[in-house]
Amino acid sequence: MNVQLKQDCHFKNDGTDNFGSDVLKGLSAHPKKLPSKYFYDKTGDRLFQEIMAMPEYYLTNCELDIFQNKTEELAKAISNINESFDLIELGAGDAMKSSYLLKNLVEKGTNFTYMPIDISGNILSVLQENLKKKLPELEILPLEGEYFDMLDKATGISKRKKVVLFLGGNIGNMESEEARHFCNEVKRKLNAGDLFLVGFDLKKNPNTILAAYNDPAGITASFNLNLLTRINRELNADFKVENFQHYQNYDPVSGACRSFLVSLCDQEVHVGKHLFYFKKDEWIDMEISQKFSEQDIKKLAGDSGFHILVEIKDTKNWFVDSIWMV
Ligand code: AVI
Repeated sequence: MNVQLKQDCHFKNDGTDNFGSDVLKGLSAHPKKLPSKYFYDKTGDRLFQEIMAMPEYYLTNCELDIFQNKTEELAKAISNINESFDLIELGAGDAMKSSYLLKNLVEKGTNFTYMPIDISGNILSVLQENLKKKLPELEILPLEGEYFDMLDKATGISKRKKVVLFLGGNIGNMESEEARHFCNEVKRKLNAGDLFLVGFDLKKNPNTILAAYNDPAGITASFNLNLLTRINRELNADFKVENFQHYQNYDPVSGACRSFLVSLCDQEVHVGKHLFYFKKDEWIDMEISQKFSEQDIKKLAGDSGFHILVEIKDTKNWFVDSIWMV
């Protein structure tokens, strides 16, 4: 697997997937819904890579700006020269952003172990090899598996302070209840004084947000439609992809940026032995990319048992890495 392609989307495959039953359940719901975590097959990985390279898609560059240019602030917030700790990254991928922080900590002689968690052992071996070359003094302990199982493993390995990273704005791809549950689960694995650093895409000019998800080249549309192709291939289905149209919308009040696929005609679709009817203009709810205000972040932190320690924003103030303490 190409490690580059994994950057920023690795949380999707958390090892608890049940593609067939999730698709059947989603298509039986009203309105119909498909889980966006299944966007990332080989083609989906490539399309997401193309999305990140689009001039309209600002998220990746904003968080990279924080890790490249506010490295010292990040390092100060998470570490203390007298205290050793474990730095755990959920869905580390190629650690493109976090490697700036790792370099800073290693150069200062900080006593820490980097524990990247990923579902793909292949990704982790390539990452370990690359980091060994770039930062030979870095202590690295890769953990292959599902996030919460691996967090349990990490807490079993050492009783040191834990700092958990969850980057990329991936928290936005969860519905609000799911996000609360996720943060709560992280909190349950941690102890008083441990830290959780979460990347949030902030509410901003609605046109800027909509443009990032409604590109004129249609890459985001292909990214959504590719899930139908994947269902055809893997679940013996017969979606006619040309009979569906991508629709994106952003609600500045709630901060929900949602994508849909709209049926262009009355049609029937088989998924294995199951038959689904689509009326003309009926939509499938595909993905949420939630945008947050500072209040929203404070509420999520509080509701899941954390308090905010420091917030570090990019130069445009479009994205924040919010550092929470148990
Ligand atoms: C992976 N995730 C943070 C992306 C986002 O911005 O919600 C996925 C994406 N969907 C369409 N464009 C990008």
